[in-house]
Amino acid sequence: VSRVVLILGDQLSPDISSLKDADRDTDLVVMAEVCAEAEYVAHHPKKIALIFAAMRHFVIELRDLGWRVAYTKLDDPDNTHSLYGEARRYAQTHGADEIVMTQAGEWRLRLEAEESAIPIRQLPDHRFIAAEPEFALWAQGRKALRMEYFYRDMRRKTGLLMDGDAPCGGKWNFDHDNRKPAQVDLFAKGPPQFEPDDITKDVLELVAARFGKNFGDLHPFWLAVTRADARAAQAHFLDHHLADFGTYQDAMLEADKFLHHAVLSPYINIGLLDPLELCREVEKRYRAGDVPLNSAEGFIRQIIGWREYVRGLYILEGPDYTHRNVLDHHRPLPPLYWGAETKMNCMSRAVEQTRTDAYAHHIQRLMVTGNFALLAGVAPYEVHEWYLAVYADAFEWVEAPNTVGMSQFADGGIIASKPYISSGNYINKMSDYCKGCHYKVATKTGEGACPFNLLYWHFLDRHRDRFARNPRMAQMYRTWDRMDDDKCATVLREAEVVLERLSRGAPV
Ligand code: FAD
Ligand code: DLZ
Ligand code: SF4
Repeated sequence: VSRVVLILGDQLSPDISSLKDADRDTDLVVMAEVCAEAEYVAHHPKKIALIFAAMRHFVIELRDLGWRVAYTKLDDPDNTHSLYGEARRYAQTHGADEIVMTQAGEWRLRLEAEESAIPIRQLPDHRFIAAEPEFALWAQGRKALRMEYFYRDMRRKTGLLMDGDAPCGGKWNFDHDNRKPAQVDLFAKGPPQFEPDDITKDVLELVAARFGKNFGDLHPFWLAVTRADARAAQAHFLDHHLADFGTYQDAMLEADKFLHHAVLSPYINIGLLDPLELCREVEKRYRAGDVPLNSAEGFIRQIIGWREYVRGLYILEGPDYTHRNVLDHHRPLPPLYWGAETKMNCMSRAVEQTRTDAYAHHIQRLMVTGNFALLAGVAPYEVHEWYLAVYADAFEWVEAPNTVGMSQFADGGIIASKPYISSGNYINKMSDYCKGCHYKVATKTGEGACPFNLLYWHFLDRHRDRFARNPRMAQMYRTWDRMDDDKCATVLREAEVVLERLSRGAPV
């Protein structure tokens, strides 16, 4: 063997750069289930099972394609329990003098690779549309790195939804059509559920035995773990949900966890689906007249816009990003995030479906669980670790900018131009959670006041110095300043009571 090609658990793409560069006759592909990866946070059992099962199925795919693959299972007695440890072990036993890999998505593994005793050659990950230097060039010299401008460049680069030099429909962004609240008749089919085969059943046993105590339900396990099934999930989304994706993107409904969301991020992020190919399929449906432009554009923007943009920023901002904390928030993450009692229906619903399905859609993450953590002043690093642990699609390069930047404003406004905070009113407008809640969303103070209402003003008041001059927040401060002093004092006092309950670990 001349080289070891190391493939990580989120690099399950047969045309990944490391394999393109390799030779089937002389190189050995190495994949490994290791504690270092399975334990850097207490991942949701569904997430670990997804990755292990998809890795084991990918080995079969690679062998069918003629690759020699060495695979370490978690309980293999020779397992060194780190990815580079395993790459080195096989390099030594097979006499390889070089390790090649597609660069890891996250800093932790990139930095470790540089310290390896056997040199590791790292190749760029071409599964992204914008190469890292391309993003850096785009960012250079710009005062504000707004997603919208980057996104337009990606539209031009890919030609997606372009009529010559102009965007289809004459506008780049149709978001103003995408704010419809949930309606009870909105019930959607949800994502397809797949039966575990024998390979997956073995993984489920292993995960139950080793990680059964982690937060999250392993069963029923319904995720796709093969490329064919992931493609079936993609087709299902295109056929049944894409048309309504845009319109109801921000809606939340108690009885429907998925609405018209794709639930494809786990498959895209581990390499079972190709993001650009998916976008080309979406465009085809639009051009064929099957789906409206606001949905097609909205979806494509999430992938070639947001997904690429957060990845570019994560790399650009460097390894310390997850530790940013400009708002100086230090509260430990309240136990309700791990399923402890709460009387807030919106929080309890979002956490519950996170537990059962390792999934919550964007508005639940941003405007329910993220919003509450920000209003309550939770330490952003703890919030980051929670999101990284509990979602099946969570990898640091995409999770951290969304959490630390977009949701917690801990990077000081690189990603978000203002903090994503709201009182209960927004949640009530976009969902049906408030109807079944112990709290009253219309009550601002006193008995039954919604904690979001109290903490919202507390946040604005305690961060006045930073935000009062932000033009996008001026209206909020004007409203606060118009309230009479007694009312303000009552709001702040009652918010303190909520915060004090959180500090004591008492249910809120
Ligand atoms: P849809 O709503 O159907 O969107 C379609 C696709 O667009 C997604 O599959 C995803 O690939 C992409 N996408 C949409 N929004 C974003 C975004 N903001 N950033 C990057 N890609 C996006 N997404 C992850 O993939 N992994 C994470 O760990 C993650 N953590 C998040 C943490 C917080 C606090 C927030 C607010 C958002 C996070 N997101 C993350 C973004 C987004 O919530 C998920 O991508 C989305 O909910 C996945 O579900 P879906 O496939 O049904 O998405
Ligand atoms: C998330 C994860 C887990 C739980 N386990 C493994 C593993 O055992 N082996 C592996 O190769 N990858 C795993 N992963 C995914 C890696 O953590 C992921 O590749 C890095 O986060 C790099 O982005
Ligand atoms: Fe959430 Fe407040 Fe509505 Fe209850 S009343 S569901 S706490 S927003």
